[in-house]
Amino acid sequence: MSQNLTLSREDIVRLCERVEGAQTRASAIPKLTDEYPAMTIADGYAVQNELRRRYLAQGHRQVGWKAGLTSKAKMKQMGVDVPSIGFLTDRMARPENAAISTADLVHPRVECEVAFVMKRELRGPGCTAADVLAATDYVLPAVEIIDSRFAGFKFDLPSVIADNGSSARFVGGGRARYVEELDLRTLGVVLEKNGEIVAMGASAAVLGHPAEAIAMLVNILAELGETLPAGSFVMSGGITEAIAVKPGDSVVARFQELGSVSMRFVA
Ligand code: 0L1
Ligand code: MG
Repeated sequence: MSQNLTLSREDIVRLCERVEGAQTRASAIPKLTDEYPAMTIADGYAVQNELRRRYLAQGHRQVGWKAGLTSKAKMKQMGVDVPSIGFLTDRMARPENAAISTADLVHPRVECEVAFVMKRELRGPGCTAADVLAATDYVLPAVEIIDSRFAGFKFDLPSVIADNGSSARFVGGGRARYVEELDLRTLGVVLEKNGEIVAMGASAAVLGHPAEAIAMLVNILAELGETLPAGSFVMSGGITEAIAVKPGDSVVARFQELGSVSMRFVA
């Protein structure tokens, strides 16, 4: 991807500091392309990579990756047409049934995802869904709490990639299963907020099969000079559109075959 870089090293560091400030202070900023309209997807990943480097230098531990914008519903909701990836760290993880503070988030939304835990390293290019399934230890249900740092959710793909794909928090839970025991294409999911069904879908919404999203992620990692290590926790992308949450809300995501994942939100 380096051939499509338009940002200088100084610009990358400057934009990274802007995104890091917005993430750590939970303060909204204008999308980065307002100032850098020529910004490319490669520029977005350069800023994201600098953000990852900084967080790791500060002692955050990377636990895996996420594929984002992998369903038609999500792409339509956010007005983009290509999926993206982001990194996940230990600081973003919350236990099942946790009370999740919104004080350190800008405008959180929740989405239901199938998460994969890898038993073997995967490397692209050319990674396929079959490669992903063969390298998967088990899958489990997860809820991602995304939080775009861009004011009014107004952004484009380079900006959202620089903001680490809006990654903020995630909760894994339910029942871990081996992939051979399931048809991962046809899993139904129902998302409830305060006891009301607010979204539902089937896992095929994620690029036809969630393993396709992981293969796409591995192939993007290859373009970035990275592999997917064994032991990684990888989220395959929201099955439905994302639903806004606020203090006082409780959320339950019920997955066919995989059990449920619950959490509540507090100020
Ligand atoms: O996880 C994702 O699908 C990434 C979403 C990025 C855009 C947003 O904030 O909704
Ligand atoms: Mg997501």
